[in-house]
Amino acid sequence: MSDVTPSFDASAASTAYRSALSVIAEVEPRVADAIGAELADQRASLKLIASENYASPAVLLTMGNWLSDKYAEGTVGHRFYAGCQNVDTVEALAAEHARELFGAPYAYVQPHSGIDANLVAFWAVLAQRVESPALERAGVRHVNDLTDEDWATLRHALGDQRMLGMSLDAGGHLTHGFRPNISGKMFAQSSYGTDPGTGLLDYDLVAARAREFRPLILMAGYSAYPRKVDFATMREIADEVGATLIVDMSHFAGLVAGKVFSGDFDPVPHAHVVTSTSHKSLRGPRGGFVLAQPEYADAVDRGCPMVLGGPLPHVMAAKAVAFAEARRPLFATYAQAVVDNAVSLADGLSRRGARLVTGGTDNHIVLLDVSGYGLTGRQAESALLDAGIVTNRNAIPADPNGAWYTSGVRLGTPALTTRGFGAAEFDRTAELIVDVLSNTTPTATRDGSPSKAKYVVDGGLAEKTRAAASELVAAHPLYPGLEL
Ligand code: DSN
Repeated sequence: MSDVTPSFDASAASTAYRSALSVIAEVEPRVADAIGAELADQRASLKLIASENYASPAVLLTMGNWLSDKYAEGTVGHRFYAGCQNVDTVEALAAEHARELFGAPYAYVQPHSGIDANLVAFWAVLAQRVESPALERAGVRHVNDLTDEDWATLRHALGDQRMLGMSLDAGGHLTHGFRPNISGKMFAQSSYGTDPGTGLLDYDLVAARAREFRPLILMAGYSAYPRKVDFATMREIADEVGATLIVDMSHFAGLVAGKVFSGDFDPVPHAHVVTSTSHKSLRGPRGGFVLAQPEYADAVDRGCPMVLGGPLPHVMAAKAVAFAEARRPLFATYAQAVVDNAVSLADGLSRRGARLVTGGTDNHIVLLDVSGYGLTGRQAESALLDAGIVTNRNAIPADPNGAWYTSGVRLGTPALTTRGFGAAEFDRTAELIVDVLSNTTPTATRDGSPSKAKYVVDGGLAEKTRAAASELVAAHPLYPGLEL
């Protein structure tokens, strides 16, 4: 695909996909058509969604097979079903590659998603730090021996447990203790934000909040913060207040794997537990995983059946393939290019007058404040989509438009970097974005006030930009040589 992507045999992949689609079409042709249409759509647009990427044909093909049909609750070598020898092979390989890739003492690759990985981590911390004393007091040896009455006591105890995470409008994630998510119901939550002037994390303020709130869990990690986080300092804060540090690295796992984030910025040596998805900057299959220090390993291993259903063996196999890809030197080149490209995109936008939250980036995310164009994030997202530029709206710190309409648009470079985009292409992308946003205006509602959702793009500009975006992506084909 590019000089930062593993090569593949296009003729073999074409044959594989054509055959697969023809078998699918015999049963439900509309599904086969949708799969084909998705490839065409992804090939045609400028994909800037920060959490998306393009997995390799090897990763994708690993998921479409009979490993999917096997039940395998338990762990490698200790299953509740017979005949799991091949699942054992792929799960052990995925865990081994994850340990080697991240330099982690222990890896658990069963979580189906990022939220599942976080739930496994939360229960592991509770099991280590809350359940055991409570169980001892109740004279119970194992969580499976708890009576209904014991559970009622534990639920009451859990209600007193606290989690401190980054606030949503500063770029934190819903699963870090916020009300619409189970984490916000399991834990009493409080959050730390960013400095109102710079938009940057202020570690003194995080420490002050932690001293005041005394959390059981200090969460670090983000889905819309465009800067590095100093995990060594976060660990010092956690240690000072007796908290367990969990880092959710879902967004930047690829940058950790590619050693762009190292030393104080690598979460693995500093956190007690690290959670992640495998499909964002890491470029694997959709799924999650957990890395842990040895003292949390046994509790993490109980993820299934505590909070997870049966593992997905075909996805664990694809994780093994993706982690193996990420262990190659090429992946480090890719990870560095992701960050270099984000800097190029941020510079291109700033030079053209755009306002960026924190003024720039040092990861894969650029957070654009669109209020200067008189738009909400929702209008900007829609206008850009009309122009063939796929982004997502996102709240910015202290957002006056709330989490639905928002005042921001989040941009990310992992996907287009996989396609081979470099500084020149991202600068041109910045030009297209600014052109569209500068020429989009909200339409009036019936009472004459500006709509937060409706907008109009100046005549012909959306079509013109779509053509320019097509030209840009055509020079960097997605899955070159793959023909359906
Ligand atoms: N949906 C992911 C993202 O877009 O960042 C986070 O859950």
